[in-house]
Amino acid sequence: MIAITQINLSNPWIARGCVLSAGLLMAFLAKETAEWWKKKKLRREWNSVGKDVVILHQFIRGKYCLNLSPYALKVETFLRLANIKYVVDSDSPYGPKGKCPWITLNGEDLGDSEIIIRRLVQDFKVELNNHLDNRRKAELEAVRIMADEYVFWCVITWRYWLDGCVTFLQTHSFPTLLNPIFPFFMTRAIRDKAVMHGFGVHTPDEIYEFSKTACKTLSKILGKSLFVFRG
Ligand SMILES: N[C@@H](CCC(=O)N[C@@H](CS)C(=O)NCC(=O)O)C(=O)O
Repeated sequence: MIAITQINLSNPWIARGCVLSAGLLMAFLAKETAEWWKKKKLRREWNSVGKDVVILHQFIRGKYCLNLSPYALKVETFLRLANIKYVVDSDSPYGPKGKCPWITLNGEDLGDSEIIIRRLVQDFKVELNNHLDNRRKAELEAVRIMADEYVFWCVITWRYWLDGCVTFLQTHSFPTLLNPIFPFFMTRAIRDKAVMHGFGVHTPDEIYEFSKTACKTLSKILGKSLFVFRG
């Protein structure tokens, strides 16, 4: 209080500084309150979907495929195969681990596609792989790790960096206004992430070759089947 009364408001610069600070503080508080209300409203909606209905939080739909996030596509495909009821929310795509997708199930939030699927298998007693012996299950897990941890990097380095987001923007249903700005930020962000991961230190030609080999490998594993190791 003493400090406030000692501020010399007759100095125009101090007065302007005070007005600006108060304005910024009010804008910040307004933004925080709006976000808090939005979250509260969304949470109320999510709580009303009913017991054992999964809320799948993910990016908005692609134009030609359900979702351009491979992990979101993986979870949604699993939900369909396992006949689990779900609703989609695209307002809050980033979850408890700061990644997309995530789910809410009976009031609980879960992040990471693999953790989500393991939990759903357990809670809904899903038996999609029960026809496989232990060796086949282990091989399937190796294919999953290849897709999740390797092919993912092939896809995103090509999509956002080498291709400069061109194909991505043609296949995504983004507001057109974002089209010119998106590549500017995304190409750099993904290139930096890929370099930190290690995949991005390769030349574009090397990345392209690695990606082609990965696709051919997956294609040979699948053969003519739609599923790996169909029973
Ligand atoms: N291990 C996670 C990976 C999820 C992930 O990386 N999702 C991407 C979208 S495809 C994401 O949220 N990226 C935003 C970021 O990393 O900031 C999973 O399996 O769900």
